[in-house]
Amino acid sequence: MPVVNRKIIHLDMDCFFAAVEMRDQPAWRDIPLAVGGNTSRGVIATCNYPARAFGVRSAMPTREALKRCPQLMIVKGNMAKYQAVSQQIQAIFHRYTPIVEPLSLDEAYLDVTDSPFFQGSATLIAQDIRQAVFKETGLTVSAGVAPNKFLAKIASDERKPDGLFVITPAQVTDFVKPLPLRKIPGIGPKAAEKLANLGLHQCQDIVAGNGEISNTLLRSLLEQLGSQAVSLIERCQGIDHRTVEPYRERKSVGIERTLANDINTYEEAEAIMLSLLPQLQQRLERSGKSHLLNKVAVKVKFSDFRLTTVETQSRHLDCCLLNHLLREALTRSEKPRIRLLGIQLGFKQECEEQLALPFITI
Ligand code: TTP
Ligand code: MG
Repeated sequence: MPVVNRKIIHLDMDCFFAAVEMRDQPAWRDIPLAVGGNTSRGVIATCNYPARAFGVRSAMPTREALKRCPQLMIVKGNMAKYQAVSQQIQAIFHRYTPIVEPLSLDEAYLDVTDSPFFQGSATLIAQDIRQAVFKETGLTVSAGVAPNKFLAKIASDERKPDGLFVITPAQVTDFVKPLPLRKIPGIGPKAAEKLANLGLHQCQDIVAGNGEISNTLLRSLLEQLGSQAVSLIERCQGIDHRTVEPYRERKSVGIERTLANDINTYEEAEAIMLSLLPQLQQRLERSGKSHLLNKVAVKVKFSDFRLTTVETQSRHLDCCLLNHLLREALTRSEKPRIRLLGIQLGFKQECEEQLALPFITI
């Protein structure tokens, strides 16, 4: 059974891509700015708040955005930079709890129910995270604190930008009653329209004061929304049992090749192993963790299916080291006939890189 009073924080960076560009180019700070394609067929990824005042929105065709705001400055954006900032904020979140579920580059749920910080005050933890993010990245993040995921997500939007909004367990019922149904994550425009056609606009239109729902309404909801009706009713009662699912950090990347025909000379094995390197390099770069590399291993499977791995601590991937490991692996068989070769790279944990959290109690 879920814990009764959980403490969930939802964090969401404010106009993320645009905010990074404004930070790095102060001249853009106060003018309407969008990140996206600036050709006639382009689409806006996001825009800053001055641009939003003109009605510019994410996913809007650039042509439409320029109609609404002719002076709109549109920049192409730099995904590598956004990914780097994303890693920075995720590392900050992990200082407070290991239970962090990233939803996208700029958004995450944290379960701080058992956090020892700030005497367990999720509000103070959220405030401290917001300050740390601003101090270390120069960017603002909005936070929502609530007893469950969907309310925390809605809460983080309530005081955007640069805001914090808290829904305590005692406030849940009153908060939910007038909540527009389209604000519930998962209720898109189509579902909202179906509900509106049934005369349903707010949570209190679905559940009565006692939190119950009539059989007739239940039947119509099931008819219109199928199984989604069940979670909708729960949300209207302020209920969401979903747990925060921490992202399991990738601890290694590797590559291996099973050979069409067994080989038996060191030279052949070396050539094959080195041919795997470019693809492995690519995987290493894509993992975004090359700075955390701390282990290199060579794996060999012999024709009798015996598997051996030779590994060593190393912060670099280089041919000499690999050759050395391969030689060592081949000494483990008297007459080596090889059917599979692989290279494995291990990473140290991101948190080993992090500083300890300044521990303050108020
Ligand atoms: P969001 O968090 O949805 O938006 P945002 O951070 O720009 O603004 P807000 O202050 O309302 O949170 O998305 C995060 C980033 O994801 C956003 O900066 C750009 C990118 N994105 C797209 O590329 N396309 C889209 O349609 C959306 C919604 C976001
Ligand atoms: Mg955001």
